[in-house]
Amino acid sequence: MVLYAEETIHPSYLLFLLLRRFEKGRIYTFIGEVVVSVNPYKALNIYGRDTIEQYKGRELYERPPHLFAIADAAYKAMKRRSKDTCIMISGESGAGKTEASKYIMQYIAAITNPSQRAEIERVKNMLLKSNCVLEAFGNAKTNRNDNSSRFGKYMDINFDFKGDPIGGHINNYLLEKSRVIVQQPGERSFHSFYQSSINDAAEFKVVAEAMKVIGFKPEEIQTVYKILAAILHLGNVKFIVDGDTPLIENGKIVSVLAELLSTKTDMVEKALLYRTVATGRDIIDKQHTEQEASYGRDAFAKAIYERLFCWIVTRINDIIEVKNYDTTIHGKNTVIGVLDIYGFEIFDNNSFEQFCINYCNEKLQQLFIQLVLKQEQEEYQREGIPWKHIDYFNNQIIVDLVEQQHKGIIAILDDACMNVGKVTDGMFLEALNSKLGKHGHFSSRKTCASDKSLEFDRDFRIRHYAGDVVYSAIGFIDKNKDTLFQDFKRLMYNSSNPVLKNMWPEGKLSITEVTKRPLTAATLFKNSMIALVDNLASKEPYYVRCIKPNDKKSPQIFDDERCRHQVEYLGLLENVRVRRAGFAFRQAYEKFLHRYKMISEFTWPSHDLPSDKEAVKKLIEQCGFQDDVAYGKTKIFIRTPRTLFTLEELRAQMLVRIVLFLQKVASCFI
Ligand code: AOV
Ligand code: MG
Repeated sequence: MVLYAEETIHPSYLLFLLLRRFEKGRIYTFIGEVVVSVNPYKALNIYGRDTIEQYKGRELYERPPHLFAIADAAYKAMKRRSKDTCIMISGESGAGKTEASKYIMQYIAAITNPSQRAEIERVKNMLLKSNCVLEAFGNAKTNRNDNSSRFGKYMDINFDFKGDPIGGHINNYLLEKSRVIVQQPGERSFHSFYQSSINDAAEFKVVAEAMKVIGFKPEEIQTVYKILAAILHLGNVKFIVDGDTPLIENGKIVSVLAELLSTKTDMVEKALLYRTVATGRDIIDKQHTEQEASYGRDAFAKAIYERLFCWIVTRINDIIEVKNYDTTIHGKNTVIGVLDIYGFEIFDNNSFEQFCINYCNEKLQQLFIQLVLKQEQEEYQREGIPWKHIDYFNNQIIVDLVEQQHKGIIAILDDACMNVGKVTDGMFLEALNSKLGKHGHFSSRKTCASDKSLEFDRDFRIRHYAGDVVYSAIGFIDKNKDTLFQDFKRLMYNSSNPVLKNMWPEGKLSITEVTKRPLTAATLFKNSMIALVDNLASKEPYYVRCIKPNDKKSPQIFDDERCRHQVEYLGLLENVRVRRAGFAFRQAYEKFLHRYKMISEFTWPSHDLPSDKEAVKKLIEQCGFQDDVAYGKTKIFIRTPRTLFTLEELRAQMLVRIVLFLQKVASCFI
C-alpha cells in the first residue's frame, strides 16, 4: 500500500482545471474539505430552493462542489457530533467572501426549523437582516470592490439541541474610519452616507426597514440619521485664522451641529476651538492652532462614526443574543462561526489601514497553515504513518515581523508613539530602518537604495505572503495614537439625547480623572486578532478560499497570471498535495468502534480481541477496505470518503435491522 503520493501537481494543471470549470459556470472546486471559489461576476442560478434541497443532509462528496456542501458539513458536525465549528472565508479584496458568507447564512436559515417555530423564524430573520444593516454602515465602494467590507466580521450562530438557530453574536474588527474624512480617487465613503440620495434611495428603505425589524426603536433610528447628518456638516466646518487664533468661518453650521447632537452651540464651538488641559493644579482652556482645530474636527468626525458603528453592533447583539437557554434542560448550545473579513489589499497608496488589514490576512493564512498543512502532517508523523514531508511557505516570519513583542513593527510604532515631544512619521521610519533593516521581508529607501519601486522617502515595503506592498509611513503615528481630545467626549456625554449620551460613557470623567494612556490602535487590533485566532482554533474549521479571476469585475476574463498568483499564495497546491497523499478521515479506535461496531459480528455487541485497534482491523478486513486505510498508533485513517459512506450505509442498514428485531421481540411480550 502506498501511503504517500510521489506525484506532484503542476500549478498550470490546477489553473487549467479552475479555468475550465469557471467557463462552464462551475465556480466551486473541492480540495479535500476546502472549497475553492472563483468569483463569477455574474448572477448564477445555483443558490435557489432546488439547489438547497440537493445538498441538504448529504455527505460532502455526494454532490458537485458547492458552498452549500461545506455549510451542510459544518452543520452536520454541529448537529451530529455537537462540535462547535467555524467557516473561514478568505481571499483578496473583491474575491467573493462577503457574498459567500451570505449564501452560507441563507443556506443554514433554509435548512433549519422544519417545524416553522415562530420564535426560531424570528431569530433567523433578524440574523439575516442584521447583515444588511452592517453592510450599509461598514461597507463602501473602493477601487477593488464596489461593496468592500471596511470592517472585519465574525458571527457566531447559536443552535439548540434540535439544531435550530436560537441566536447569535457578532464581533467586529477595526472599522476603517479614516474613510469618513478622505477617500482615494474613485472611491466613496460608507454606503450609509449616500442612502438618501436618488441612486441609493431603494437601499435606504431596505436598511430602514431592516433596522425596524431587528428591533431598533424609532428614537434610536432617528439618532442614527442625526449622527450621519452631523458628520456631513462637520466636514463643512472651516477654520480661518485671525491673528494667532482660529475662528470658525461658517458659524451657522455650529448651531446646526448643536441641534443635531442635542447640545448647546457655545459648547460645540468651544470643543472645536479649545481643549482643556491640567497643568499642575490648574485647569486651563488652551486655544487650538488652526492645524490642531482641523485635526480635532476630523478626529471627532471619525470617532462619532466609529462609535455609531460599534453601538449598532452592540444593539444588534443585545437583540440577537441567546437568552434564558437552560443547558440542563436543553442540552449543549452549539455554535457555527462564520468569518468574513477584509481581504488582502494593495492600493496605489497604502497606509496604516492596509497595514492592519494585511496583517490580519497574514494571521489567517498562518492559521490555515497550522490547521491544514502543518498539523495534518504532524499528525501522520505522531501516529507513525509513513509520510514524506510536503514543503510549504510558512508565513510565521511575516507575522512575527509585524507583531513580535519589542521587535515587531507594531512594537516599534508604539515605542515611537510613547515618546514625549513631537514624534514624526520620519522618526518612526528611522526606527524601523535601524531595527529591521536586515529583515528579509522588510525594506525601505534607506535599506535598499537601488529599489526604484520605493518612490518616496517615507515609503517602506513589506514582503507579504500574498505579494509586496509599499506602505507610506505618513499618518502612522497619528492613526496609531488615535487621539481624540477629551472635550469632545464630554460634549457628547452631556448631550440631552440619551441614545447619543449612552455611546460616550467615558465622557463622564473630568479632566483630572483621565490619567491612563489608552492602548494604541495597532495594539488593540493585534490583541483582537490574537483573540480571534484563538477562538477559531478552538473550533472545527471549514474553509472557503476565494479567487478573484480579474481586476475588471468581468464575468468573461480569467486572468492567468492573477489567478496563478492567488493559487500560489493561498497555498492551494500544497493543500492538494497534502490531501492527495493523505487521508480524508481519521478517528480514534474507540470512537470508531462506538459508531460502527454493529457492522461486524466480531465487534457487536462487544469484542474479545486484545485491543480496539485489533478489533477495528478485523472489522475493516471483513468489509474489504484494508487497502484504503492505515492504522496509526491511536487512530484509524481512511483515505477516500467513499469508504466512509459505505460504512455509514452499512451502519444504517444494521440499525434498521436491529430496530426491527427489537420491535419483534417487544411484540412477543404484548
Ligand atoms: P469580498 O468580500 O471578497 O471583498 P464580495 O463578496 O463583496 O468580495 O464580492 C465582490 C463582488 O463580486 C460582489 O459585489 C458581486 O458583484 C460579485 N460576486 C461575488 N461572489 C459572487 C457570486 N457567488 N455570484 C455572483 N457575483 C458574485 V472585500 O470585502 O473588498 O475583501 O474587503
Ligand atoms: Mg467583503
